[in-house]
Amino acid sequence: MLNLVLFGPPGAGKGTQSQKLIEKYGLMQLSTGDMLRSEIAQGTALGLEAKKLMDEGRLVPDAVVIGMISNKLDANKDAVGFIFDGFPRTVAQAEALDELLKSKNEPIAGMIALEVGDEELEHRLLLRGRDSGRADDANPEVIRKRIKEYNDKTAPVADFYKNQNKFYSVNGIGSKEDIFGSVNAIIEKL
Ligand code: B4P
Repeated sequence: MLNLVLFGPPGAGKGTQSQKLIEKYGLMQLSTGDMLRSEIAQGTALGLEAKKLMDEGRLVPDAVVIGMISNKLDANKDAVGFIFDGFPRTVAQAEALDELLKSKNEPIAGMIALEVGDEELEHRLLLRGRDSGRADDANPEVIRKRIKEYNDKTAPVADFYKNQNKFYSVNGIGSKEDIFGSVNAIIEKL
């Protein structure tokens, strides 16, 4: 089994690179962002609560996303491995993930961090907002708030994996294929 964390600020390319990893390795993507958007689309109570926070560029409470991940792990016991995309986003989430995987004896093999500067992130998200209509991508103020949340609450998660010698950094600027080449080179060494 191969369990990976794909890490990086909003718009760094996590979702994009996850798709390529699914195609190449048959890993199962667990994207908390996609799960939350699905709850919103279904109009559930959880979705309604999440929408308010996401539209403001804020993180959804840890207990909510940890619960969603725990359910997915239980429901997919036969998966060949998981790509955690957009999770963990806080140190508390990283600690909870370690506990969940400990009980399965399948720890995280590595965290791959996509490095992209703030200006490029803003540019990419505004472009996607124009094409997809995603509310949290449409407004420059919300995008800046998401980047700030990332710097305040999510960036420290990198140290959590650095301390376990599981941290790998990749330049997230360039063609999607070239970036996948760098991601792949790391995975082949894991
Ligand atoms: P996510 O859905 O995880 O949103 P994201 O970080 O914006 O997505 P991603 O980084 O995957 O985007 P991608 O680069 O693929 O989260 C949304 C919200 O949900 C959060 O703000 C938060 O409120 C909530 N949430 C989610 N998980 C949570 C958690 N664990 N805890 C608490 N709250 C949580 O794509 C960006 C764009 O760039 C695309 O248009 C893509 O085509 C483009 N792109 C990708 N690679 C490129 C490249 N190399 N060059 C040029 N463009 C590129």
